[in-house]
Amino acid sequence: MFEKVLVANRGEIAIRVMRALKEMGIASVGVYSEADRATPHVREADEAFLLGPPVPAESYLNVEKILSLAEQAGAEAIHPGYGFLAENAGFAEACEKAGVVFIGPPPSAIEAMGSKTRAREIMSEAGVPIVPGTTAPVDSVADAKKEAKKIGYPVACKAAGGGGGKGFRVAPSEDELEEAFEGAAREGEKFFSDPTVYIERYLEDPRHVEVQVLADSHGNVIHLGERDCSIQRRHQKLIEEAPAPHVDAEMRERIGKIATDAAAAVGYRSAGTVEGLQVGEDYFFLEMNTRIQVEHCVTEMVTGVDLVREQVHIAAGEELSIAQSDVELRGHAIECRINAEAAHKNFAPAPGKIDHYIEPAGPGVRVDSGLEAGSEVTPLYDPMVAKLITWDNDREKATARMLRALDEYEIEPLQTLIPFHKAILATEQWAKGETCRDLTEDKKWLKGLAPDQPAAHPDAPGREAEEASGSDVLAEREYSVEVDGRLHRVKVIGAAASANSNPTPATGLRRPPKREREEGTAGGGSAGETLISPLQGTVLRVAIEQGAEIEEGALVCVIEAMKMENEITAHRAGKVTELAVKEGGSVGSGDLIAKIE
Ligand code: MV4
Repeated sequence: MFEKVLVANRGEIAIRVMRALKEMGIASVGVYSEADRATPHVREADEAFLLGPPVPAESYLNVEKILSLAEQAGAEAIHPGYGFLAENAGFAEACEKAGVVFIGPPPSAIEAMGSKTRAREIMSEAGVPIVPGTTAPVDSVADAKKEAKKIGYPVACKAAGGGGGKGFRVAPSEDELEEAFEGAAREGEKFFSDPTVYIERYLEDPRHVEVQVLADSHGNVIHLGERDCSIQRRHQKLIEEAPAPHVDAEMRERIGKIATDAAAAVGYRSAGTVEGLQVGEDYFFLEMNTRIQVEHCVTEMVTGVDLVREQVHIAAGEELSIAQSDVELRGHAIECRINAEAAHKNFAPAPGKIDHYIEPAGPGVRVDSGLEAGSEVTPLYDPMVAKLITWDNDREKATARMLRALDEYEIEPLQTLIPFHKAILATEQWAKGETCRDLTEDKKWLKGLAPDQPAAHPDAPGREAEEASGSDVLAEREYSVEVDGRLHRVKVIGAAASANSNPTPATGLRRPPKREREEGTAGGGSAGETLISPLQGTVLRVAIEQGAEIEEGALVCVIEAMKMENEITAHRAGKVTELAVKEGGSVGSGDLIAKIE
């Protein structure tokens, strides 16, 4: 077994891996960017090294630097976590060349699954059911029309280099095919430098069901059951659960075999996930993710298997510690991704500094987080603050437990998805195990999640929330008051105290429950007539014109940051009197986007 392993990642997954290493008696080497010097993953590591500047290309994606640090520290293996270099076949190969073990699959398996057309071809030959469509690239619109006729409309045009929904366009009929085809090709070129497109039959309201597999270098391939990840928004998973509410024992065995066949067909090794679409009794292979996934925890909760530990054992050449017949599912687990995002503002990123942070705890609760009080959610990296996972005997109880844990969670003053998760889990649709797709798109319903607080800082563009408490500003304060021996919470609305006065009520009592307090203010500090950019990035599209009258919530522009497209919407209705962004330009966090009077 290894004595020392470098963890080439940050945040919660770096900590997750380091925890497994510590339990195995393996020393961990952490790496960090200049933006992450004070983050918890650096403290969790037994030793830590600076990679470089905050931008990922110069830090967490810097292959040469990471390999030289592994050598310097004497690490025998590298765990890539997810994202960054996890599915980079070139990196896996470079590790091999440098004599460091890559804790993941062979480069050839990463590469085979990286090309979605190649993966479909291999799966088709291996007898794995794929979504009906082409396995070879479609070269032209004419070619696309010919193939789509055979497949039948609606069809999905997908970028071969894609995955997870990037470069995915739907054509309901032939009239819309050209636009969908060109759009998928353009996005494929932009994100993966590969304009290759393939076509699938577009399935209406499928469920996203994926199967966890483990494979060792001795020919053992097993599956650990499935996860349902149907609650997504623009292909970002938001809630995941295991087992899937609509998969029975017969289907589990069937899709488990599909997944192990898929893994075996590419000579897989390590932990991996076979993603597919479930439509009733049918299951179709979509793609395979050749990494440990964000949502691996729900599988750990219901199987009792530590997936990261298995990855390390496998990479060290050992056999799987369990056989297929040892895998037993117990109870139900749910994971909510706690992102710093404003659900009621089109899920716009809401980065900023966390002043106050209390995690839930108690029976059946697991929190995998990478931040703490004082930490900063930066627009440079993923906006996920933490993953909250609950387990209980059945789905209904796990849901009640999740609602309780969400209620205990205190993260301020950032806007997070906590109100969104509470609202979704309280719906009848969730209770019935429906996909809730209508809700994640329903503007009105999402708007209802907005914190209804008085205008706290009317003229504070770009100012941090913590600075925005001048004496001319209205604010709410909560106090605990005891009347005849009974505790009452009272809200006082008036002029805020000056910035340097103690904001904590001097009662010595616990803060009032979360539900009686207001949510924090939105990231970006848009207020009054100024719309401020909450993040740094490139302006992909400007949807309004100077002089136009627009509604509150109307799309203003799309800003790309970290390969994510973020829709910036109007924080109020009015006339656009100034427009400070243009397509192709760049904006910084806190920059003016527009004035809406
Ligand atoms: C599809 C689809 C319908 N038909 N492919 C791909 C990536 C993943 N994030 C969702 N993907 C989909 N691929 C075909 N041929 C519908 C989706 C889809 C989806 C599937 C299940 C549950 C929620 C979803 C939300 C958006 C898109």
